[in-house]
Amino acid sequence: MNNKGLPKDFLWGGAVAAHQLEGAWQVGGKGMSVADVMTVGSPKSYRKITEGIIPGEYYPNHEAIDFYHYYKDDIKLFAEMGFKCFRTSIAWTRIFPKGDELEPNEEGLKFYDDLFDECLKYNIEPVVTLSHFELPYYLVTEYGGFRNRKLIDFFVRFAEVCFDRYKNKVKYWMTFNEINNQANFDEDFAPFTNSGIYYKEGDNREEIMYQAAHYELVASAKAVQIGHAINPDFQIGCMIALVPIYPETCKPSDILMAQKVMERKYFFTDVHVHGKYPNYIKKYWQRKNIKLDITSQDLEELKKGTVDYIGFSYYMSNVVRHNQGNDHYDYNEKTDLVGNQYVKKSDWGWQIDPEGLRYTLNWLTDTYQLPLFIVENGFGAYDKVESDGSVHDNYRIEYLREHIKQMKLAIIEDGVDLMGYTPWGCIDLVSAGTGEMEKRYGFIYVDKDNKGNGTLKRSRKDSFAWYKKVIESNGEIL
Ligand code: P53
Repeated sequence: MNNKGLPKDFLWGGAVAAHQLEGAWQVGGKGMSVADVMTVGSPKSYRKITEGIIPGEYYPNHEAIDFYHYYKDDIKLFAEMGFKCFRTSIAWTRIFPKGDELEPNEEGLKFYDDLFDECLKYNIEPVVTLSHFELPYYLVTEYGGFRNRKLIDFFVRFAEVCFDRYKNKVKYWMTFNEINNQANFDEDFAPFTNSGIYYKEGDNREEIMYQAAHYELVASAKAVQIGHAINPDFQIGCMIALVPIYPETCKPSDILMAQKVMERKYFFTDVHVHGKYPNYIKKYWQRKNIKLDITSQDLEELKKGTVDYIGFSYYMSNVVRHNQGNDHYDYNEKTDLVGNQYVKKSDWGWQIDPEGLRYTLNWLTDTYQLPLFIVENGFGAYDKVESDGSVHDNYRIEYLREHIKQMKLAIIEDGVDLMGYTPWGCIDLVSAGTGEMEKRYGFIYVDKDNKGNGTLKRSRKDSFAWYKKVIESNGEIL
């Protein structure tokens, strides 16, 4: 086993999602997606989800950074940094504008042909997410989003068209981005972005969430089977938002509480990897009287469609405490989540914990024994442009450096099988959570603010040259 540096073929790169950078929301036959009806929020508040487009509201994803028209320039900059791979998503609404069509939209397919060709020209391997918070809005209004079993077929058709069309251009795939965000069903953001679900008064939110997740897990498993049949070389992964949960103290009830919260948030991974529901979640549904539409055929599909690797995002860790009276160790984020005095926070309140990444890589390996891929990691921060146009983002370099150090330890000391590392938002883009442009992650600055003003001009931040060296030295020079 390798005990010196990183593997020679390690996939260094960067990650984005179509809706957060492409813009051109009505160009090339594209339909409206869930991202197109979300306004801009702030560090403390999620974005508003409106019913259709309301005149006078600002929808930052409509133009985003207009990657749709700038992609050749942007990929050239990625190549200059030495990217080995580039993670993006295929906007579902470019391929199936409404979502329930039988035939795909050729102009949309053509766009991604050109985009992938442009990557391959520089030997940049595309890494593609099929569903990254981009559900066709028509599937929400006409079908109720993933409340509806019909969505399985719509997704599978979309996946099959993409697999078939790009079978010689794309090898690395993921099905549903951060499928487990919706475990947090008390708020409105994750159910809408994950599953196209608006909750109504009186809805049993939790039951609806598990149902939607089930349909997505079945859809994912069917897609995996189809993908492998189209090209046996495909590597098809799941994608999980990994926020490790620590106990507040070594009190046994705190330890057990942390374990139960991990189960609640990560059972999705068990289904993707093992092809079946773990007992703890079945027991939980029984106790909560949660009744789901799960057929024996579904269970067969889950078994046959297990993933090849686990893709995950890592930004932060969280801490929980067990409160008295919570006899079943049920999780309520509002009362059970506590701060961590040992780590600092970003301006958006995300707890910065590089060692947590090593912990996470080890936990995933111990639990699932599959190759891993860090497909998001990064530091959302305010940047200041100096009078000469430079951006001195040493705080971002610091964040990434500390995380890469821990990643290397996990590989070199712990023997974790890691395919690659793609920091989030390698070029500034629209924040998923808040819709802000000024929550920046990029190595490349984009001149645009939270209200939509700016020239869209691209420029290199200090982190650009730094990351270029990191890749060149395969992680030796940090
Ligand atoms: P933003 C919450 C917690 C962790 C990751 O997030 C999350 C979210 C949702 O906001 O999302 C992922 O833009 C997601 C990306 C997103 C990125 O993390 O809110 O996969 O689409 O942009 C960063 O700062």
